[in-house]
Amino acid sequence: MIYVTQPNMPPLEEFTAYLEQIWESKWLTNQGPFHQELEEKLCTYLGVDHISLFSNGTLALLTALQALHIGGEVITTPFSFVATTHALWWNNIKPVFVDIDPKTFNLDPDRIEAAITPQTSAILPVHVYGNPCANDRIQQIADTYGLKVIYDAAHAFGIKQNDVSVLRQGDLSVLSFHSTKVFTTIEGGAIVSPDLKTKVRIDYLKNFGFADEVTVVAPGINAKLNEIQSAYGLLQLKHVDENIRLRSVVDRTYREQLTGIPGLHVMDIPLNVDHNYGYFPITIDEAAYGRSRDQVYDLLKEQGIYTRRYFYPLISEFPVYRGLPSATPANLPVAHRAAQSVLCLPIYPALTIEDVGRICRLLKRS
Ligand code: T4K
Repeated sequence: MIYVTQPNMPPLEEFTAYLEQIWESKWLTNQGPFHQELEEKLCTYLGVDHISLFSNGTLALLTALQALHIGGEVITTPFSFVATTHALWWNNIKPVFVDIDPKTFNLDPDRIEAAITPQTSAILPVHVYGNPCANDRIQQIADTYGLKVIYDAAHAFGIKQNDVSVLRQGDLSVLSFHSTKVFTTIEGGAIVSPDLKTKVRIDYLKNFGFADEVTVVAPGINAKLNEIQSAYGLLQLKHVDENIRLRSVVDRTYREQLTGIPGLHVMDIPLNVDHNYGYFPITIDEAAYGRSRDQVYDLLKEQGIYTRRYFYPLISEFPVYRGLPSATPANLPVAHRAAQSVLCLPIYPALTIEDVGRICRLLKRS
């Protein structure tokens, strides 16, 4: 069986060494020593100033919106994992869907202004598959209209553009460390803040709003990452560069072998971007390829190769969001085309070049 992704399991004995320390100290959660160490090491690794760990990316998104007092309407993309929009819903915010760019599948900056109303308070773009959003344009619009920008950077671990982390863009960036991600704490996530004041507030919010033993400054939530998962993160961090290198070999092999197939398009990696190779999306043009994307999905599945149609269905198609005025297919033609044609092929550190070759042969033949 070949899955779309598989976490790289670090050597068990290395994890045992961390567990022994936790057993000894009996410190299991609530910003313990491994939690603090992981925050520091992630800041250094990612090239950011302040990071707050979370128990998952969804709670980090919910909290980022709380931290900046976002309300009313928020402009976002329908082409993402459903958690992006759910975070708005849980904050009683109305999502306003805007179509995506046909090249990057990220929020199309040319369409944002038309969706702004007096109720708009923020923009929530997603760096889909780790490809950076058009930050300069988005920030310019946000500055003009006095809006906040919160990036859903769930896929953007370690991504740099012109040698600078994309996590420094906007007002806040939110990461996911789920086990399907390039860097994982099993379940987990983080918010990257630009200054200490914001990080401190976010740290209160993820701990019920406690500022000290007797002071609650806000109706916070419990979204803390525990010591065992923090230790797992420290261990993952030691191996992450090698894991990204192994992923890059898989990426290169696909690109070499999948060129020149009519109707099969490999998504480009933008120039000047240090990538993490978290996903390998292709698109299938049924007329030119001779099979639909779903037929290719089924064909590979029959061979024990489990690809994923990230992101199908579009978030705007789920019953809870379908009734929104911005969710109409006529408003989102590019996103609809993308959701119908995209297929994410398996990519992970332990995927062998032989298996990549087999997948490519099946795609050439099908
Ligand atoms: N924003 C964006 C843009 C996101 O993509 C996500 C999460 C979030 C926000 C929310 O962050 P978190 O709250 O999750 O931290 C997965 C993940 O559950 C989800 O985290 C991720 N995005 C999304 C894109 O993918 P599924 O339903 O596709 O996962 P699942 O369980 O089908 O796993 C996919 C494959 O991975 C499996 O076929 C086998 C392999 N796998 C999976 C797990 C869980 C393993 O080998 N080991 C494992 O432990 O959602």
